[in-house]
Amino acid sequence: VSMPTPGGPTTFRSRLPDIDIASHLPLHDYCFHRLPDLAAAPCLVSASTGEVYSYAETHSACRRAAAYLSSRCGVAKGDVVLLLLHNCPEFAFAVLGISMLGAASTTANPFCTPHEIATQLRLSGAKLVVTQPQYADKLADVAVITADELLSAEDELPAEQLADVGPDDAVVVPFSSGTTGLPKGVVLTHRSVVSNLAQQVDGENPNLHFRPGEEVVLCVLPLFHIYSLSSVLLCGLRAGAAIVIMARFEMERMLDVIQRFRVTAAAVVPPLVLALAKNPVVEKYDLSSLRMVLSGAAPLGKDLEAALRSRVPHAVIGQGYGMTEAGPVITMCPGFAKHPTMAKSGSSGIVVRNAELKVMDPETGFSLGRNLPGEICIRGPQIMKGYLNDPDATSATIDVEGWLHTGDIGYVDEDDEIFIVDRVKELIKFKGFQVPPAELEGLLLSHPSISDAAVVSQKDEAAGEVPVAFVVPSKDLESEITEEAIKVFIAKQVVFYKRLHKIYFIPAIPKSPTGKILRKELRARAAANST
Ligand code: 4UU
Repeated sequence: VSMPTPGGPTTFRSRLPDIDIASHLPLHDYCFHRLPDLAAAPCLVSASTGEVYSYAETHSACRRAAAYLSSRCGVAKGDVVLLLLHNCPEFAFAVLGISMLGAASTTANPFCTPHEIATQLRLSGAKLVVTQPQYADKLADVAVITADELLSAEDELPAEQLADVGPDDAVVVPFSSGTTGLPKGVVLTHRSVVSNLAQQVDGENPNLHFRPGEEVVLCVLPLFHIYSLSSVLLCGLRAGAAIVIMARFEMERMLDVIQRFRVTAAAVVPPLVLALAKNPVVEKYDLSSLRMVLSGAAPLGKDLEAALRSRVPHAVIGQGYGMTEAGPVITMCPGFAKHPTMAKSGSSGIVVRNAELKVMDPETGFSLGRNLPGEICIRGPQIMKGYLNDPDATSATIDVEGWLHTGDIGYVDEDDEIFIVDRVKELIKFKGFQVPPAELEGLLLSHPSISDAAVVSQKDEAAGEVPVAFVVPSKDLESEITEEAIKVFIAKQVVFYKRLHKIYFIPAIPKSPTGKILRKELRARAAANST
């Protein structure tokens, strides 16, 4: 519950002035607004095939994908389609084609297990899956098409069949566990997505400045995660950049792609910064085209930032801080602006324009002034509409005044820069990927030899954090259970980044009088054990 601040509320805004946001536009119209000027300019580039789609060709492919999905698959306004794809140009055709039909895309990691995918299918109510052939056998009891089929329609969707899309209609429904519990569908509307893209790349002085017809943006992070989908693909389209799409991360391939395509802007995550900063192979490549490197999805240490700076001294290095539910970008490095201002090392940037940020004292609910750490809350037209079919989780996350509570602890300094210092929510991040403890705890409790369990994070040099479990064996079965057996039991049921790295056997899980797991205590125990 939010309470009034003594002396009035303390809210923080961007250093940059507010802008006009075309939030009445459907996402596809908003993204292709430069089409008349940039028709022949490169839009999507497949790094693996070398194929280049101009803006006109990309737009046409989206229209054909819409026609195929509508006429052959019966996709219509209000439907949800699950995309189970590694990065490829068809990812973009699907998202924007689905947008044209007034339907929504829900995205999943193609390395997910059949069970994880089935859960997302059920929760999202998706009626169709678009995938690549090698993932098709993970799917049952649902209509499936391959990405290639999307372009088999000969005609584009006729203009009169474009759906009548309203700003409050869902367009993307990524899954996130938020501050607590299991993964939930995050309903992002045309208004929220368009607003957040505008907050990044629109206006006289865009916070994230991609130069139309000139910028070459690296799309190596997976598009099924909102970071790459928003800040790389959709921002790139809106701004008129060329987007170089890599199917997956592979160090030398990526360096070669940066060199060959003269990549100017790269969006990365801290483990990738680590590779760029430390891997000697980097010296064999010419990275002089890079002028900006954006890191996000997990904290970037100052030392690592400095190490990368010495490798790419000509590039601005900075952070973006986002959360799926926030649309996703909350703060962005001002060094990426058209008229840049510098950000301090360790800063995650300034709050996006047309939004308000406050820092809430978790104990009192009061909002705090500068340099005092508390829970970061964000309000604006960009945040999610809510969790799909889950009003309780929604009201636990967005309060009655419209503030989205992030579960992150941070502060705002005297220059309006935001520093994220801790996370109070359950969520664990392995290389920036979400690992929801509640999901692993549910699986552990389904094991007959386990009577109670709790999953927390442990710091890790390469991954940032890894999930570890505290397990209470069932009394009678104590002798039968081993660390290795539990690890295998979990590994069989989850995508690779949710695998448990360590099991600690304990007699009881420490809990509060109300039955809540004392995660902080367990995190401290795990940290003590790991050293
Ligand atoms: C410390 O991680 C994301 C989205 C990230 C993003 C998106 C667009 C970054 C830059 C950009 O341009 O979303 P989720 O939902 O997977 O995870 C959200 C959580 C946050 O609440 C926070 O705990 O991930 C953590 N996080 C960060 N932590 C995200 N970015 C940062 C960061 N520093 N820069």
